[in-house]
Amino acid sequence: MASLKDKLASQIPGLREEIKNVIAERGEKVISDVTVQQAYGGMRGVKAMICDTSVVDPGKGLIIRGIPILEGLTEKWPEEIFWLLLTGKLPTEEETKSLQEDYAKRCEVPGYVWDVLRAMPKESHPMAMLDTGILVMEHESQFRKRYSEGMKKTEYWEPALEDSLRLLAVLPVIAAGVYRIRYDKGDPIPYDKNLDWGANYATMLGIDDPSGEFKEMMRLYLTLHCDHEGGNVSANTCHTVGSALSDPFYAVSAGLNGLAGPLHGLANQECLGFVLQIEEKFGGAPTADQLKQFAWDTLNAGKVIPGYGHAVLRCPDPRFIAFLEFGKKHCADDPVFKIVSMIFEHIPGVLMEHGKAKNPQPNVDAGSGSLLYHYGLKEFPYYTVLFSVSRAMGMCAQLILNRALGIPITRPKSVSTEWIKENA
Ligand code: CMX
Repeated sequence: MASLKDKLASQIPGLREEIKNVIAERGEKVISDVTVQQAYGGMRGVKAMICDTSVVDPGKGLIIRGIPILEGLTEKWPEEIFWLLLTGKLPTEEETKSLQEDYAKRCEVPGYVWDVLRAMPKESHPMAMLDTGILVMEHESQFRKRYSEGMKKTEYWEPALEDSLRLLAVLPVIAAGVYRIRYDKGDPIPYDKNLDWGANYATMLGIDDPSGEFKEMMRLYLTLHCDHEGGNVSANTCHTVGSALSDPFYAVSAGLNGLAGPLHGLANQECLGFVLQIEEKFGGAPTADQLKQFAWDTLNAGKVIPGYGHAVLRCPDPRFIAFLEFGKKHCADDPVFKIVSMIFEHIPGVLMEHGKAKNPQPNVDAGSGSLLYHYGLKEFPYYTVLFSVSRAMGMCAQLILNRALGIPITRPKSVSTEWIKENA
């Protein structure tokens, strides 16, 4: 049975050749200019890095290896998506099985992880717990060990893959354990080697799921959040930290620390808070006028509408649409889900009239919380942890490819305001 490692080993020489030729033939071509505004403005729109795992098209959203997310990928399991991110091809049934076996072999979480997490202050944020859980396992890194033994550059990708498989195998276990420890749900539940990755995570959370719908939703959730090209805060941070040859435990936990910011992954906890505030204020679903007024009050108070707007997208996020479709199929009458649908109907108009957000449409975070809430996962500070388990796939895939292709240390040039005044 072909493993992911075998598959990559067969592809990497060709990829190296391709990049070498691209640089030889087009190395001097200009692909982006940078204005003063962009230099002060978070480098928005500057094309200055490469990411082959996925592309975010402003008008179409997430495209993974050439396949738009709504064109068949929402029915795939997350492990199939990880294979696709890394190799550019969807796996066969056998290949999916071999990846599941790779995870099953590496899923044991050492006892000291639980000891450390239990010793953290009771009010710790679940994201701080998740990132700590990853970092305390860093001493296991094969990458760091092999590097200190003097491994060759061409071999970097192998221990990067090994560390990534270890990380992806334990991540849902640690993440579910964080939930159970942080919210007094009982001891962590072990990984079931007979279940797929998404169903395992759902099961280890300990949420009652007689219909199997929560498992189905988790697979979708983990698939939809897997990657969003290379420039977003978490991917870019992981890329930069990894470029210093810090191992995947360091690089992924650094990326996830970025995901914990309210303008990035933490927005999903804020979104549900926003929806519940509306439900509480109006004792259920508001009228359209009440909702619009609530949005104006939020904006006039100088706050953002969570779950709306995006740095790259200029359309409703197809990942939001996928969640909306799932909700319509499985919980159309849920009062919180109904408010999410109403917000989608009325808030883009308010944001357009407000005139600031370049994209008045929902992003992925606008809908996911209402589904989690519906299935009984009600502790919304936990939601970014779910996002993290999924996004680690994209971060690991990018990192492994970067080590395989010998991408060097990130080091853009900064300039001072004085320099701008004299030269721009
Ligand atoms: N509500 C109110 N104002 C908004 C807004 C929103 N949802 N989205 C953007 N704006 C405002 C910005 O704050 C900015 O205002 P200032 O000029 O006063 O600074 C202005 O519109 C222009 O911003 P933009 O260029 O459209 O958006 P950015 O690329 O700067 O930021 C994002 C993108 C996502 C941070 C922003 O839209 C936002 O804060 N949205 C709400 C939070 C959110 O949903 N984040 C999750 C994003 C998904 C993810 O990365 O995980």
